Amino acid sequence: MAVNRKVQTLDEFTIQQLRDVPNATGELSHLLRNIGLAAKRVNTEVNKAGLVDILGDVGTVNVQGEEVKKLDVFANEQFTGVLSHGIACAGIASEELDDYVPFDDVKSNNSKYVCVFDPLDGSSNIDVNVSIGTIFGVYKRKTPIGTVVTKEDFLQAGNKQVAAGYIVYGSSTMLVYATRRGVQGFTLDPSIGEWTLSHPDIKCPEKGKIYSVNHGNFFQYEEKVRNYINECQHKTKANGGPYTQRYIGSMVSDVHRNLIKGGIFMYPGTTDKPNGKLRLLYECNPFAFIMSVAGGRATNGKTRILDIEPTELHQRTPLYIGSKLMMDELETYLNA
Ligand code: AHM
Ligand code: MG
Repeated sequence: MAVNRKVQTLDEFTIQQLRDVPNATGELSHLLRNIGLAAKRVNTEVNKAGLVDILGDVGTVNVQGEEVKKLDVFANEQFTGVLSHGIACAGIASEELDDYVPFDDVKSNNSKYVCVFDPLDGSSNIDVNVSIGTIFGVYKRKTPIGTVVTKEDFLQAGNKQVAAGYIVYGSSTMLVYATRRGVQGFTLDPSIGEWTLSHPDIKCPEKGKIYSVNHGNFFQYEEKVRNYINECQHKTKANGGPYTQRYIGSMVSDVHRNLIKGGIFMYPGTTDKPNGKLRLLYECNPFAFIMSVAGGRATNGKTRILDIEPTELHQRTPLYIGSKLMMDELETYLNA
């Protein structure tokens, strides 16, 4: 079968972009390539998830003599391993790990970037064949090149990200990443194992009809949030409605859909968890960056997500993210 040369691969695209940036070192392209590689490996395992009972239970040794690992542990090892062997990443922080990991060797210490990621988000959906994803953010380190990275390299506000992205393991597998220059979406062509540019220069529609929130928590949300949800439910044609409620429970899939179609995604604080559930570094900042480059916005209800100065690697924050005009409308309720 002839390969369709009309489509650009991830490597071709990033090399072409490099040509437009004088003095670029290619380190970021290298890092994205490594993330794409780890994601392909994770994708293969995700596709086999339904076979886990046949291939062996978690913690046992399978017929190939390999230990069967939980998928989120496997994904974490893939991203950490690939990035530590590359030449562009000086260390990582992962939702799966208590602390950040410096890659203490000469080539890593000479790298200028650090990476934060949630290796497999939406893990409660793995067993039931529902889309899950990986989320990542990339920062320029603050400590001098040539030294071992420290915690301050990871505790940076989201507006310092140089790139962020996600992979959605869905009906097809997509890698979407943003730099300040734009948001690009690549679909994995399984027949050739290449990420191919399928969604160039993604822009989030200014307005959409989808709102995404866990309604089960409704009575735990503060009144202003409940009032906005009521507004979403009562929209008529005359005032831009009716809205549709969509909530998968996999943030990557929920926000990806809303990014493409227009919509708003909310994970507010609850009486039990005033800061909500989602993590600032691994989940909210990368999506806030992507959404803002695509023309949308993200807030915790008071402050722009990207302006929050993190104090802890695993800190949580309420999140409201989506189409610009829907965010404006939400804020009239939150500021009431
Ligand atoms: P996880 O990191 O444990 O997978 O949890 C994060 C996920 C998000 O993908 C999703 O938006 C949210 O949890 C759903 O939570 P809930 O079931 O409370 O609505
Ligand atoms: Mg997560």
